Amino acid sequence: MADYDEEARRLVIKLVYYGPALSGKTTNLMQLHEMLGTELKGDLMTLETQNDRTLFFDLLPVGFRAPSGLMVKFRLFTVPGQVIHDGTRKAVLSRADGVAFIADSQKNQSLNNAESFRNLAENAGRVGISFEDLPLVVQYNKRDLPGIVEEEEILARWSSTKWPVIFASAARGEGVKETLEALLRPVYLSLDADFDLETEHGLSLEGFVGSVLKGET
Ligand SMILES: Nc1nc2c(ncn2[C@@H]2O[C@H](COP(=O)(O)OP(=O)(O)OP(=O)(O)O)[C@@H](O)[C@H]2O)c(=O)[nH]1
Ligand SMILES: [Mg+2]
Repeated sequence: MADYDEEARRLVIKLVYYGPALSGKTTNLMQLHEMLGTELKGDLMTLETQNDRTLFFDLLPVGFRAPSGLMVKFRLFTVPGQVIHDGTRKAVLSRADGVAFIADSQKNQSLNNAESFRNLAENAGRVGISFEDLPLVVQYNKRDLPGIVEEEEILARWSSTKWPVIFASAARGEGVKETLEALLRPVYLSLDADFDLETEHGLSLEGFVGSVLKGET
């Protein structure tokens, strides 16, 4: 649930990049740090890594001011994918306003993807998030590698769900902004319902998405 401080005229939105170990969650945030030209953009904080493995989490803060003057701040987090760090994953997921699930497209990672997605649903329940209502997008990363599951098969697998599926090569910066955009849309809709972004703050869906995804100038 976003943190709305009426006095400070500030809305803080938490987005979480979730998924199995080494699927490319940190890489997504590193690319966004390079690509985004959002009005406010902080440093990418990468905490406690060991051989590329996130031990705690990464955090990228971005933000912009709405026409009403409301400061809209985002905190983009990654969870550590390794199975042992479940306590940290749960803590990072707590109060999330939206989740980008980063799956690894390689065939031999299918089981890890499935287990991590189950873990996401389970942890959402544990921290009091209604998984049904949670804005969620699924990214299939590492499309540049050989031995990947075909697009048609992936789309068929997710077709019965309401979640958008985005294909990406995060290491090349492909599909990274598209994934964030696909997540920002349902996030806006749920926040607008709670905080009247459009009527109270002059902030439309396109204004919201465009202000975050503005290119580097
Ligand atoms: N070939 C290829 N490699 C990628 C891609 N995205 C990420 N990688 C590589 O995969 C490895 C793991 O990426 P990370 O972003 O650290 O993965 P993570 O999901 O944060 O991993 P944990 O922190 O352990 O959960 C790194 O060596 C990346 O360079 C991609 O699109 N293609
Ligand atoms: Mg990581």
